[in-house]
Amino acid sequence: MTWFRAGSGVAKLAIRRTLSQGGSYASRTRVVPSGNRYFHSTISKSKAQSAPVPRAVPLSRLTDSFLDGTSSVYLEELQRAWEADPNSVDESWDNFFRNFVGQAATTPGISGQTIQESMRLLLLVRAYQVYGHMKANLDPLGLEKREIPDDLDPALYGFSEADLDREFFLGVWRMSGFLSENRPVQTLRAILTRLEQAYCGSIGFEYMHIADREQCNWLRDRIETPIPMAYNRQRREVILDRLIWSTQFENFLATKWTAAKRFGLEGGETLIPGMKEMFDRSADLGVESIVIGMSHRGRLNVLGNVVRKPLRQIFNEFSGGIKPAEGLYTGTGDVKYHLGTSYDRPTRGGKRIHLSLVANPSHLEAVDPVVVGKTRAKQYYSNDVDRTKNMGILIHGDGSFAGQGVVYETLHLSALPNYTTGGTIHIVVNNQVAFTTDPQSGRSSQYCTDVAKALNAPIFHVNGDDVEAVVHACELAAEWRQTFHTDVVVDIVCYRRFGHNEIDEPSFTQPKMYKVIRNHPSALEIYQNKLLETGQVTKEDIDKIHNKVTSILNEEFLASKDYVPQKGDWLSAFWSGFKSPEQLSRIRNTGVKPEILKNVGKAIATLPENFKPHRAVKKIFADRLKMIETGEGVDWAVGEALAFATLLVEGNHVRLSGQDVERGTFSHRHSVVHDQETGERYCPLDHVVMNQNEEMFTVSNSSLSEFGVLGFELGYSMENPNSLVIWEAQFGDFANGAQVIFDQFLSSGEAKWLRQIGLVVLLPHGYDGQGPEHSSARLERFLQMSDDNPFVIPEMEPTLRNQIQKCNWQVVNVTTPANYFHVLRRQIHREFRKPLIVMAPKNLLRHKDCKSNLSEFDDVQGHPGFDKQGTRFKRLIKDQSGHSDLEEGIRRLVLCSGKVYYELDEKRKSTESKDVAICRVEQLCPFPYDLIQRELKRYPNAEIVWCQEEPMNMGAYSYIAPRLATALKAVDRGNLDNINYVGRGPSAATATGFYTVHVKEQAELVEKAITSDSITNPTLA
Ligand SMILES: Cc1ncc(C[n+]2csc(CCOP(=O)(O)OP(=O)(O)O)c2C)c(N)n1
Ligand SMILES: [Mg+2]
Repeated sequence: MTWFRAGSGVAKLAIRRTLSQGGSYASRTRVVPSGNRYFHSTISKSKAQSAPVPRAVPLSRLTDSFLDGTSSVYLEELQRAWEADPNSVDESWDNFFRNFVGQAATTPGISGQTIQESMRLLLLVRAYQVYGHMKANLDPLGLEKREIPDDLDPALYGFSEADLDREFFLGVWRMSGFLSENRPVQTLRAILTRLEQAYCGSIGFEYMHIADREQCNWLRDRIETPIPMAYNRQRREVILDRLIWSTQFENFLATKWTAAKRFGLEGGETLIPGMKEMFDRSADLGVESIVIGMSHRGRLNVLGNVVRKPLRQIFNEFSGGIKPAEGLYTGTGDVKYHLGTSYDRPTRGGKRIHLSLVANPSHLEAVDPVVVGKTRAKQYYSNDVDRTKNMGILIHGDGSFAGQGVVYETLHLSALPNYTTGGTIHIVVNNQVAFTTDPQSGRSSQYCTDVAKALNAPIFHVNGDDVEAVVHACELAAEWRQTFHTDVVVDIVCYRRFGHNEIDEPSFTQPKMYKVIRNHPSALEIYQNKLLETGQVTKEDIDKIHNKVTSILNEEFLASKDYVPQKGDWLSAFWSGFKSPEQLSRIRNTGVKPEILKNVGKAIATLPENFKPHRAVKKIFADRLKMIETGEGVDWAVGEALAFATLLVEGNHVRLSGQDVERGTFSHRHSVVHDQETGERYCPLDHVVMNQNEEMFTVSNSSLSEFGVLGFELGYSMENPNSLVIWEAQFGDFANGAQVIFDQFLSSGEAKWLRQIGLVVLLPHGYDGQGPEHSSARLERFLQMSDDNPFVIPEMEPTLRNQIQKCNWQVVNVTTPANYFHVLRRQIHREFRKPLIVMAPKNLLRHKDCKSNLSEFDDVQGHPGFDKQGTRFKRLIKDQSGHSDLEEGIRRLVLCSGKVYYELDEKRKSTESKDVAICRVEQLCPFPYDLIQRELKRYPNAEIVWCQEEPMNMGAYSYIAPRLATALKAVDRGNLDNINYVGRGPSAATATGFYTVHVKEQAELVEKAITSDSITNPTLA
């Protein structure tokens, strides 16, 4: 193999040089199919004359420029060595000399074949394997102007038409496919015919970029096998039936709802038979569950015909829109082409396969990582260790596949050990237009699928008018995925018969294309004619299927009128028993028995005996053990590890992913320790339960992606509620690279799609003078997206409270390790799930005062944290000065959130400002009205200050102000005018880049909050 590659490179260059001297032959035109199809019309003429006439030439007298001096000497030497001892040369050369040189003179068929011809022939074969797709008949409209590379022109290799019926010896190869067959002698015509059939028909195969030889051979075998797509009559009827369903579905919707937007599949109807055959094949090969992600195009068709959402339900939604079900929580709902569903579907092979189509927003491709994450979680929960039972399928548009960065981010997760799903199948519905934009304006690459080449994924481009080719490519993709467990792409080149949607006029912008489309027969018409021509199917057979489909569609339409929406199906599978926002959920304690804390505490603080960690890490672990043993000074990392460990002990799955999370960006976590001599890794949290499954606790550094990885973890968290899934941003501000996931999925997913999500997001936040980009996690944005009404205090009585259930998510800024422990555990110890956004600390990770005692983690009555309800997360931490229920002497109540508390407390101590109380609002959203009111009552004479370190237009201020005012009003303590602001002034950037300015600002705001006599309320200023 090596010699061939090197040799071919040299040879190719030499050929180019030789032939280019023969004058210009650069004009490239498509091959005229009739007559001689191999030679480019303009090249064959001019080069037929200039090409060297092949003659038998002994190696020693080779003068052809194809072989430079060095090469011919090399060959001669090889030949001499082989003559002396055939075993002294590589086996391939042995074959070569044995079969060719040794017998050439005596074999009559291969008259006069020269060495250079042999080599050129191989180059030609190789060129077809590499570039054949560029000559394939892919565009149903025939509009695409593609340059056929010279490499596919036999004339480039010195062959002329006169050579077509000469027989050539191809050799015996260890390569698979065409060259491996036991037919070493073939005419050039036969060779070219085979190459054209294999590589230039309705499927263009791109696979030679794949480095793995076994994979290439596997594909080559399948591609070069003659007539691989011969379907028998029975299969053809199934394919026809499926194509009729696909086509009629759109026609039916078009006639019944002429003006409704449905983003029809017309022009790409072969997607449906393709997908169905792909699923059937996958099921045959062991797949039991498929998670599907797709955007608008053809979604309803896929929902109805592939996933089998009841047609009556689809039609009902068309007739009146989706109606909220009486008496049930229905959220805001979403447009019909965004909704997901799931179904158990029988397959052609008699198996059943579970299909789930994930709900998605309008944002193209945003669902990709979500699907992959969900698939991975399914694999975990079904113990699918070789990843062959659960598979993800993504359907893309040509414009979005090439244009959206999240496509690449998702592809790039595919081989990462903690993110792989054993291969996603990608199907591109390539209708050669994106809304009004032509591919020339929409991408820089030749194909819309080129992004997948970075992965070594095979790409099958297929003419969407040839349904059998589509089916074949889809089946091949399924086989590939189950064999090699990596991604694969099927690019269905089709067209869009109408506008972007049904009320859009496409001729404004693509007049020529649409002129052609108007007269272009549908894929169904083409297939019907083909089948009629073969005589395998009669007109009556076809009519029968049409009539059956029409009558079912009509029946379903009639039934749709009385269709009553079913109860939201969000309680399915693992989620059964979980409460909707309307149902009251029990609040549970999150404290843990002291002996469990001690036991798991030791496990997470101990390294194996012979393990040699870094010196500093050794000390960290020694300190951790001390914290557990003494029960004092538990720091942030240990608090977190205790939360993970106790959840694991309780049987939950814990997964933490993000950039550099294993060590922790701020070097505090050290959840994976590296032996400094052997490089071996040890993860203490993998050893808290007997015989713990390695994946039960997963901590994983991710690729450098926010959108992709957060989307993945979101999808992962959706599968099973008994898992604590966490994504941590490197710094909180980087989370805005994943904004679509926050806006479209996390904050609004439950309202739109009735799917609960328990994902936790850790966003390091806090002003330490690190400049505009590393200070703020943009707390204000998360708060602004919170849907609790600022002017209404909900029911706060503990036994009736469902404030959190009714809110879209929780936003916290926690200040003690114990409270962090409880907020993480609370995620699991409740009967519903809500996303949790944590403004995570940076300098508190090592702050001398940011410590908790182990007694704050336990469930022992009388221990700190244990109140009449037990030990729980504290939504608000009251002043720690031992104040009684009524403190009339306090002149100021400072409310704050996050690490600024420690600075305020320090200042209060140093200035002995005993008349100031400081309360920490640990949970900002939903707002703890009950606890705020309790504190307002405790300090009846105190002026109210909201202190934050963020600029006024950022941080929590604008969220807090109206809610605090509502609370003030409710206890008759004033209104908005009574909320005094202390913090930075409004600013465009989140923070100053000048460290000295930061220090000054920080000192000023802390001083002002604690010691100033009076503070001007901004609303009064
Ligand atoms: C992220 C994003 N940007 C822009 C849009 C608006 N938009 C909706 S469909 C579309 C064209 C999509 O083209 P393509 O991916 O080729 O799919 P097609 O509609 O042709 O099937 C655009 C730009 C969107 N939905 N999402
Ligand atoms: Mg398109």
